[in-house]
Amino acid sequence: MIGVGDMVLLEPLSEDSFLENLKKRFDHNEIYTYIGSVVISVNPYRSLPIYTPEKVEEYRNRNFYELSPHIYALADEAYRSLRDQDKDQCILITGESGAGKTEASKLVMSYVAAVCGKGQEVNKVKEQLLQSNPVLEAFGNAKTVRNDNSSRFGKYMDIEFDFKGDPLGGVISNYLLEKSRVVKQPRGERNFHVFYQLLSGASDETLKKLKLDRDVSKYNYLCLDSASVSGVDDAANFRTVRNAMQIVGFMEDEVQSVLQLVAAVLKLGNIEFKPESRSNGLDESRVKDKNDLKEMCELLGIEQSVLERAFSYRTVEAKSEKVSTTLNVAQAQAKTRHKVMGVLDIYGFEIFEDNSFEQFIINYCNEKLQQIFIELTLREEQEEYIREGIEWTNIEYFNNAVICDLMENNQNGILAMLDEECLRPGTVTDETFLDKLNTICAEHQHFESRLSKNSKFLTDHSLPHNCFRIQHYAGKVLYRVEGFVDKNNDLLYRDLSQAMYKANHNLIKQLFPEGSPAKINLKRPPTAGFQFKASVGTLMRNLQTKNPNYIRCIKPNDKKASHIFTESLVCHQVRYLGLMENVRVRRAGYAFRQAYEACLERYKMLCKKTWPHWKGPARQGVEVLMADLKVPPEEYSYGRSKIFIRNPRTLFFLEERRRQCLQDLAALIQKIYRGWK
Ligand code: AOV
Ligand code: MG
Repeated sequence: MIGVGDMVLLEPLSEDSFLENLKKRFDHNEIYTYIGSVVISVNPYRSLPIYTPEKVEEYRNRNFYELSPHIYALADEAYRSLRDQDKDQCILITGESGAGKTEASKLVMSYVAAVCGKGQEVNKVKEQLLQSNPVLEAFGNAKTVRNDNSSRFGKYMDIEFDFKGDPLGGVISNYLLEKSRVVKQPRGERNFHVFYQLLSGASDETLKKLKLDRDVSKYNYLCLDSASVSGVDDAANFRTVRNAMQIVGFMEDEVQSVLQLVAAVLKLGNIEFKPESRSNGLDESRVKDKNDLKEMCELLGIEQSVLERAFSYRTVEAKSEKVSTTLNVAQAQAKTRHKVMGVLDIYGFEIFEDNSFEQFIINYCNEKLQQIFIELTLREEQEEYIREGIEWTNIEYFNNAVICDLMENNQNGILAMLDEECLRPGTVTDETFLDKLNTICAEHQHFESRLSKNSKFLTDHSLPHNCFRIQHYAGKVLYRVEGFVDKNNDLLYRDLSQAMYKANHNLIKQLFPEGSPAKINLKRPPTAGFQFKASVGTLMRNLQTKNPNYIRCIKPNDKKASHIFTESLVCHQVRYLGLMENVRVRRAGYAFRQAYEACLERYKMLCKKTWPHWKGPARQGVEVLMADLKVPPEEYSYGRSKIFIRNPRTLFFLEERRRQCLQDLAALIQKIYRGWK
């Protein structure tokens, strides 16, 4: 074992020893380390030979602590508790952008797929679950400065299993896609992968049908300075995505519809407008060059005059509706209760130079997840102590509930203020919104702005005038208010949705249901922020009903490079993820605990009275064992089903004795064997 596999056993425990241990293990390709049952994963930024079918076999049906730390051990534990103990599970993966969350979620899914039931039908379900990833990533991931394959949406997948533990199907929920990326990307970043994949991977014939040119530079929506990403083969990925769409269940004509839509978006980006004076003296916008418009209309089966009219009355960005993909298999409708494993992979905490509404939403989601981690870890630990009848010592933990409250409080949280502005009659601008924040949030300890009107403190005149700053659990983020109101409103002018609804194209029609004449009197839809808050709330409640399994991802450097471990960067993450506190909670009083049966099984060879068979109850066997080994009684406590060991040294002592014993045994066997020959 390189270093210490479980941080709980680190001796002495300090931030330095914690970091040193992580680094040592990382340098030896040991990217996984435990804190009790939590898995820490440090992104290696290169493929390691640790995900082979042989590895899967190695970890299958083994106890968590038996082998060196691995994400497979967590996946195995979660799957077995689900199958054998009928406990719904959820896998919570956190960490900042580029830390390895999405890769981790795929590793968990592929492990579970590899070990759960077999058979034609079951295999088909597994394939569909796994192949949903390339499809979702094509449309929802993009290159950012932090990550070449950054998730721009949150994803939660419930995988349903029958009583035998065979997968039945899955349900995927998506959370707020960063759709503004379609029309504009920050410098050095790309649009969603699918656009580049289509242009470089589709056949000449397909492109001709879609009226597209292979040349990326022909499209306004595809930025030029970073059209290709090193190490990424867009053309090959296009074939993967096409194939995956088929496996997931898209019919060929549906695939064509989707591609037509992608092509139409590119055309839309090229349409330019010019002002035209009207007889009443007002300017009206007119489409400059009509060829792109014509081709777009042909692709979507819309009458050109209808769309042109809609454009001329108001010029707006194209905004699509939220699409949620549901992958449902026929058997998933069966009546019996299903066991569920939920896998959560969201966009990681982000600090860019320029942070807008999207970052605010992403970081809010991360705050909530951090909160659930804190709550559940503390609660779980306390509950175990109570269950086992062991006295609990309280541990100080930084609780980010205050920051969540600043963002989401129904009366005076930032999201509520934003909604209030958006719904208020009169002139509403990003500045009036900021004014409101300055008046209302000014006294909050995690809020900073230039002009805190009510407050004599936390006013920072070095801040730009159109910004506010939040002290998040993971660092300070400066948000620029420009676009907040518009993005939260998320309104699409009715003439446009109506024009789209008139398209002779099934997919488009479905995407703009509000354009239907039957819905003409609908009230305005809830704001983007409101919807997000509500769906995150539902998600958090859902997660709390399940047994949590945590993967905490760490990004070792800012260069997307292998072999580099930047200590200051890792240290920052270790701090804000609360990993030291996590270890302390686990060690509060007792560093290590093990069920009597498992403990007896592992150490019974150390005592003549318990070896080879102990006939009585396991607890009594352990008592005999501890007494025989002369472990000082203050070093351990007997819980109801487990022994609690105070100091890691005691465990090392037991392990060392066991190793000696095995060595002696091996030598003995060898001697006998030689004697035989
Ligand atoms: P993220 O999901 O946490 O970021 P990813 O899972 O996309 O991060 O990981 C970023 C990149 O790191 C991947 O594309 C891989 O190249 C590499 N990587 C991550 N984990 C591993 C691993 N176990 N083995 C090898 N390479 C790995 V974000 O979605 O931006 O929040 O929003
Ligand atoms: Mg991701």
